[in-house]
Amino acid sequence: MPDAQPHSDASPADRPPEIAAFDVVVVGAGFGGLYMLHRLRGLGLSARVFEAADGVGGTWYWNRYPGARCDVESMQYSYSFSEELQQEWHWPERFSAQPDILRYANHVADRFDLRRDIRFETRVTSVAWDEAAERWTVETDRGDRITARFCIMATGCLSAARMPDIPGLDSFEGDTYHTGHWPHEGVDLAGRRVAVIGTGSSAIQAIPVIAEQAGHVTVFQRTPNFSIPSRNKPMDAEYENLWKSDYRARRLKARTMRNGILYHLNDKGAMEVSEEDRLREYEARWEGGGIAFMAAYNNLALDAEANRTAADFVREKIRSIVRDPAKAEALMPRDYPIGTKRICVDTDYFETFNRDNVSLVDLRKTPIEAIAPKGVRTTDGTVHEADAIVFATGFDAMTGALLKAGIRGRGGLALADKWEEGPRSYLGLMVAGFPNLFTITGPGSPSVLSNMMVSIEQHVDWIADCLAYLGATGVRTIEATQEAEDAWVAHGMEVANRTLYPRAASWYMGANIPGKPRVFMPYIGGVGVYREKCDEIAAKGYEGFRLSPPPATAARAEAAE
Ligand code: N01
Repeated sequence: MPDAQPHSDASPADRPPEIAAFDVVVVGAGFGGLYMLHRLRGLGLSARVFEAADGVGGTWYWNRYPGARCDVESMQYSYSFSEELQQEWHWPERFSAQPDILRYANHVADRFDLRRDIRFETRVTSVAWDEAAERWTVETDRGDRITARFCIMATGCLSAARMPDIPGLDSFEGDTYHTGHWPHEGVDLAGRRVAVIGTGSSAIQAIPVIAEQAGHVTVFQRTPNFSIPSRNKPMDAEYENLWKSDYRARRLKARTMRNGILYHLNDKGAMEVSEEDRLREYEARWEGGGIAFMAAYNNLALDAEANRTAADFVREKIRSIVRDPAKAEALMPRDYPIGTKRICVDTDYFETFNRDNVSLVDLRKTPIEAIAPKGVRTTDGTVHEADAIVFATGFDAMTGALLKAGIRGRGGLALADKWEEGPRSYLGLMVAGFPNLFTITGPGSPSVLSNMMVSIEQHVDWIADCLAYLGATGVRTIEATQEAEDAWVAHGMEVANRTLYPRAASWYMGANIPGKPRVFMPYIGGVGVYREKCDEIAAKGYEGFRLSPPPATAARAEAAE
């Protein structure tokens, strides 16, 4: 029997605190939380979803900066769980812009009537395991106090936006913005002097669009990034129909791919072919656009020499696009292998540096010293004047949002303490010491190295199947064993160390946050391999998890009743 479900209206801003019991609490109403709620309903479980924003969409709710767009193709960056939905929905562009993806998230919420179980504008402040009751107690900043057998964190990997600690920020006389918290009403930057700090994926998308409006844009670059043109275009009707004609088969195939994206992965190594062939292949991929560039050869993430050929190609492209040789040189990444910081995808990023109203400050030569009342001061004493500063400075990735929720497991153990030296989990799904708590696309799973939609659906389905199994076998708690967690963490590190990824000071490694442990956080073994592993573990009665009472005992007890 599901626990009581007191009321079902969408939350008004002034709703009274809710004190209630549910089967499941879900934290977050992005794509993970929405689909999780849908599956929980299908299992007949009662659920309460908490969402800090006033709407659904998660990352696509918050990241409304100019130019925000997905770099996984629209036909693949969408749910596959409903054939009707995927057949009926039409994406207007090859790569979807943020407003279209948000529109889709809202459509899904309405279509599956999800809003009535979501409490918006409500931030979870504490998630504590009650040992005696074998339930989670979840508290919010609106005074809600919910107990639930299960808690599912659908808080996203890139949701805790990060403002760098630069002195003098409060003294700035102009406006400041973070790409991850862009004002909903939009920002009129027309004719203004805009400083953009950061040159990651967000900045690389935003800068060309801002430059078209602003009077002047000054880009503050600490680390140059590799970026591939998107070649975005209106959706081609024939291409859309081709996908829809065998959508299901294509989705199934994508799930077996390394990163959950169906594209042509060359099965050859870069050094197996002549230089001429290699350049032809890179050129074709550059012209084709998007992250498929990194699939030009099967060893670009593994072999330094192979990787250098791809990096050299992109550096040459930068040289050929950017007319000012000094700017071109400054924009060329040289101190990490291509792809080991998240590859960027752009529309006219490098071309934008040919505009008269765009200048580049190389922070490796003159770091930022402080924010001054009139702009950004670098160590050479120059104040780069600005009316607005855009912080495109990224996120406390993968662990930030989880740690902010105040999770405490067995014996009051804080997740923050358990993860003091970096995140540890079993499969990125559960953490030893935290029974009945699941993380959707948590650290230790392919997550950010994959098509998030594919990884979200896989996790949600796995969790839903697990809950169904526990229900059917009378098991009250499931928890990762310490041994299974240790082995998974060791395996994850071993696989990562076989690649070039740990060579970059990236947010994958926690390197963007001062003091954050340097641990490669996502699982890089591949989406297909990972899925098989998860399925195998479930098929073996959840190997590596402690089930209490054990299913056989539970079944016997049930039979005796
Ligand atoms: O954040 P980032 P992002 N002074 O961390 C710089 C996804 N995403 O929001 O590299 C000066 O990548 C920092 O410099 P450095 C995607 O997974 C996807 O751009 O640390 N600079 C860096 O240049 C992506 O990877 C899409 O030296 C400072 C930048 O700020 C992830 O989100 C679109 C600084 C931060 O880059 C995050 O991307 C957008 C300081 N104190 C995002 N602190 C698509 O699907 C930081 N920086 C296309």
